[in-house]
Amino acid sequence: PQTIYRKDYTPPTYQVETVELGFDLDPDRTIVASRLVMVSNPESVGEGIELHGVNLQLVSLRMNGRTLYEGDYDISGGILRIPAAPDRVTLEIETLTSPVKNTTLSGLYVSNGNFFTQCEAEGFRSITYFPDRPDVMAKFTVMLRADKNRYPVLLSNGNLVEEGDLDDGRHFAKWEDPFKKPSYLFALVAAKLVCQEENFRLKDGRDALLQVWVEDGNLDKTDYAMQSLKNSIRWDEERFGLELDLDRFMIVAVSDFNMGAMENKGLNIFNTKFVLANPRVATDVDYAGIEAVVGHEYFHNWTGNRVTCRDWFQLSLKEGLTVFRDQEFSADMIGTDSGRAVTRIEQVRTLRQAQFPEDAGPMAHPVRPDSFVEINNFYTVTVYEKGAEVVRMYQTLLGRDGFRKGMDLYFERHDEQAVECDDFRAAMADANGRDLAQFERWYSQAGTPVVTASSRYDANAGAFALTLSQSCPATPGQPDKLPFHIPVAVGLLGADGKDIELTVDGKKAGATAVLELTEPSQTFQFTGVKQAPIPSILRDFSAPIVLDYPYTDEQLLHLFSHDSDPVNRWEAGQRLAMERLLAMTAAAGSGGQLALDDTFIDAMRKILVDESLDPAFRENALLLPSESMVAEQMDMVNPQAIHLARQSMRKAIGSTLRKEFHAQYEANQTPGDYSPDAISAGKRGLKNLALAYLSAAPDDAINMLAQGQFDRAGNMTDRVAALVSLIQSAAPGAADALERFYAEFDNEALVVDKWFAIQAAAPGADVAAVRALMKHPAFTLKNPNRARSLIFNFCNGNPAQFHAPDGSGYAFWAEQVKALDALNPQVASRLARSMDRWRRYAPALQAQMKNALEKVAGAGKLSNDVNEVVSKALT
Ligand code: DPP
Ligand code: ZN
Repeated sequence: PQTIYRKDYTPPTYQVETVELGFDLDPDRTIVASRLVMVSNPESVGEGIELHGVNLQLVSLRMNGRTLYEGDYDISGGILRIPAAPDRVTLEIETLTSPVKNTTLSGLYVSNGNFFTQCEAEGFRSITYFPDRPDVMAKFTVMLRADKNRYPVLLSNGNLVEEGDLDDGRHFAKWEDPFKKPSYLFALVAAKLVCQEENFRLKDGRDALLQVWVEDGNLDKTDYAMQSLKNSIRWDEERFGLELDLDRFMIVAVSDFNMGAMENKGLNIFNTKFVLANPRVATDVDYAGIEAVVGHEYFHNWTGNRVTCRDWFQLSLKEGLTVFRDQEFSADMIGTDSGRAVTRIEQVRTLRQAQFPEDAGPMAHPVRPDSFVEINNFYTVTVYEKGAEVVRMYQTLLGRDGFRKGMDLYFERHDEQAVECDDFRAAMADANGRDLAQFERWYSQAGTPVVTASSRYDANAGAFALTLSQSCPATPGQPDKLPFHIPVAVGLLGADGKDIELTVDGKKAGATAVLELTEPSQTFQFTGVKQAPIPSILRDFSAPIVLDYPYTDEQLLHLFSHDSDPVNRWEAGQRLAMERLLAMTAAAGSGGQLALDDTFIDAMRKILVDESLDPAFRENALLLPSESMVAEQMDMVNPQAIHLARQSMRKAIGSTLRKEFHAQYEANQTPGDYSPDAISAGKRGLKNLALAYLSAAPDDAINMLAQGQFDRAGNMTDRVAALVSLIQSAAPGAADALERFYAEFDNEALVVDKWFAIQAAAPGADVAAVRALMKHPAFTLKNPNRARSLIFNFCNGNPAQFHAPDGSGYAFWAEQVKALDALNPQVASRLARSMDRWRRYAPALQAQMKNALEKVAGAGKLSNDVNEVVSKALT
């Protein structure tokens, strides 16, 4: 496999002005006719026409009306080259493909008998020959022809300009996209579907037709997606002055899909998981996911589609920015400060849980990578979530208005262009008259920076000095790092728990100062500080870093009780919990006593019963760091000891605070009709967390409480929470509940996914149990959601079992990676990442993990996707 480097970028030799595509759709044999008007690119240094194409059968090729024969062109390495071509040409290409045989779910494929496409990043080249790179932007016209009975709905990008009947029971539809776009934004759907639709008045007075397309039988699950779409359109108008530029905007749900969703121009294609919801089948988390993903894809219409990426190394230009936009959207939809803070806490948790490990592992890469073998491997938490943190830092440094000015300038300069991350940074800098040269390192250097803080208080002078020093660990290919430009938001708390009004380096700064750390080490002087303060550093998680400050337990308890910044208040609790989890893990590993101190339990109690705090905040504050987060803190990971430690901590808290949890369980019921709003969801979250803690130290009464909730729940959130509690505590009714749950929902694929997922993560689920579940008639490797629900949830979500000392989990992993790779390399490659951190495990486990990696690496016929992941892991 070949490595592709960012530094090797060259402009395309030809641009495409217009594309006319004709599809004669047939599952076995689809004919694609393409007519391209191409002009040579004055900025190009190369010559000749280059078109990408894979797994295509070329039927005919004509240039300016003349048929080309072998010799006039050549095909090798996935590229069709026409060495001698005039400056302006019309190419007519006919190709054949077999969508039904396409199990990769990239390109044109069949799902449940319907046709769908997925073209990002490089799927278009398996549909027809084309310069399949994002810096080639063209106007598309698409003619679809298919059997009218089997495929009554024919959709593509833009506007429907013509439709009608053909002979032999076929019909056609012609679509025209008024905007230039790169091929990765092309889409078609030919299917038997139904839709919910609505006319929606845009800010400029135009009406747009909004549609949500689903399979028959799912129309009762489209309301929330439609509502989220309308909210997204409104929000982008108001927050960024960006309007929908089409007369029609469609969302189509498909059950076989590799990603969450795809932002094809005017025709977003979604994983059913992020469209379908009603209270009976979807949880609060599902609802929040739908709102976020509908927003995300809609926001791409400007950040991604109108302004796109020059090359795939710039992926974070659109993804980091669009994740930031969907995060802000979700926060604004809640509307309250405390609600915003909870969304922020959840973002920080994701980052630590998934991105920090990536940054510290063999696949570490900068937000703007320098090289890749397979671009599909770089749709990562680093490009997305760390990328969003980088965008957020502009807003922290420039303020909300300054950020908006930067966005306005970005669109003014680059509308309908394919640009680089540097162009976005330049717009932010120029619109605000700021020098953001050093800020570039957030794009070019991988790894999570560590900021070490120390402080000195001088009582006589009333001066508090805070010294911040930064470093960044080596990552593959980057042994040494230069200092980053890091915004560090800081507040100082007095003994009364209140914020001290700050004067930093002589300037008044209110309750929170944003310090800009640009040197390896800097000292910031706070003056007028009349008492020794407790610093609250990195408020609102102002930068994606690890903060190292020698907090005492007392200081953390003070922050946990009083910090006015909810994120740092939560953070103090996480630090207290983590210290104890690590100590208990060490004890568990050496057969020692697993004791938990009353001070900590008392601090948890205080938060739990504090009615002045939102239930959602209390839920988050009481949620312990996950087993994999604990693992990340250890040099030599012992998964079983971590599991034991965390379980006994949960048990100690659950039994000591039994009375309080009971009271909260009762106080946070949400009677009446289900509503997914943040307040109600927060109550359910706290109530179900109470149930989970109670179930950690179960007895008959608690089992009955869970059983009662399972039997009587009026919504899926409560249903699933009760089921998980029954299983986690191995309650007598657990097996029966599982059976009933399946019988009730066997027609709801997304609920069946939950049913598999819950069992995969159960404490008692070993490899044998997972293998038995794979034999269940509802299981299939071919559907990514289903494969993820069982196999990924076991390998990534059940560490104590996956890392069984006999190595059975690793052998299972190797088998599944290989089996999936034969079907769908993108999904296989995600599973391959489960071994990323193998070097940190205890020696006996490490040897077996290496062995499993080598087995996969040595298997013949490996995809580039999996090959890149396992060979980097072994390097
Ligand atoms: N569909 C993926 C996303 O929206 C890739 N663009 O992030
Ligand atoms: Zn995206």
